[in-house]
Amino acid sequence: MNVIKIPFSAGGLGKTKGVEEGPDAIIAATKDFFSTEDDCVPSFEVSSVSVDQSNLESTNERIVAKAESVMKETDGAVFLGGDHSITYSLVKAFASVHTTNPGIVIFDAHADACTDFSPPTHEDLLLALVKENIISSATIILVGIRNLHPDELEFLQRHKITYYTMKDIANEGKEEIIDAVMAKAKDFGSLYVSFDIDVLDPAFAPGTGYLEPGGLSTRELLFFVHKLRNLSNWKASDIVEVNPSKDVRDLTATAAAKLLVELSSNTIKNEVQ
Ligand SMILES: [Mn+2]
Repeated sequence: MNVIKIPFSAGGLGKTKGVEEGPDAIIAATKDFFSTEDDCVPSFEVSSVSVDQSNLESTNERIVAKAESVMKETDGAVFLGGDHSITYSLVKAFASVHTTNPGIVIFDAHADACTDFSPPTHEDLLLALVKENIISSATIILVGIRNLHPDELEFLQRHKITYYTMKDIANEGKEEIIDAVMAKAKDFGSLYVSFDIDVLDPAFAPGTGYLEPGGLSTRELLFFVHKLRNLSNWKASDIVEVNPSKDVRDLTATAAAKLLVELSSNTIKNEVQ
């Protein structure tokens, strides 16, 4: 599986210093996983995007160029951040390569649709994707939300964006929620999935910028991932906001590595089909 490191932290408004170490920490933590949970041997071809921490715009251009070339060549690539602002450029590339009804599922505690910054940061990337018509609001699904700013709530409601909160997941059950997510996502022409590691509860992923209590367990996230892997339109993914400088015994990097390993099984399955 193609894994592309994007060691960028400058899209985090100064609050994400340390996430540039995330990609290497995640890759390093994969070495103790001998197999995926369905007995595939994980194998990664790692490359990276060179970033300029002082220049968000030129870095965004480089991310788009690299992501477009990777996505044209192969399905199943996973991009490792870095702060969540990289998803703006990654989805831009995704939508330019997969032009027919592209859709995204974002696992995140947050909606990232707050203040309108230019260029987009990790606090407003969803706002930018919708405002710039890169992705239709009808093909966006958020999962794991649990701390919406009133402006974000208004934004989600105004654009009729589908989102499932942690409370929805707890009350309705993860089976109900994943069925609803898949019923919608299966009709996307192509699917991109973004994992902000803060969708996990801080007990499972303490090494990230914003600790939001009441999140998913690692097992629950893997449940969602194993189900989603059945969607053949899933083209690419990212894992972002892992911050080794805030981590505890590499828990967060290891959880992200486990996620990466399970995603690699998806690629193997697609290649066999
Ligand atoms: Mn987040």
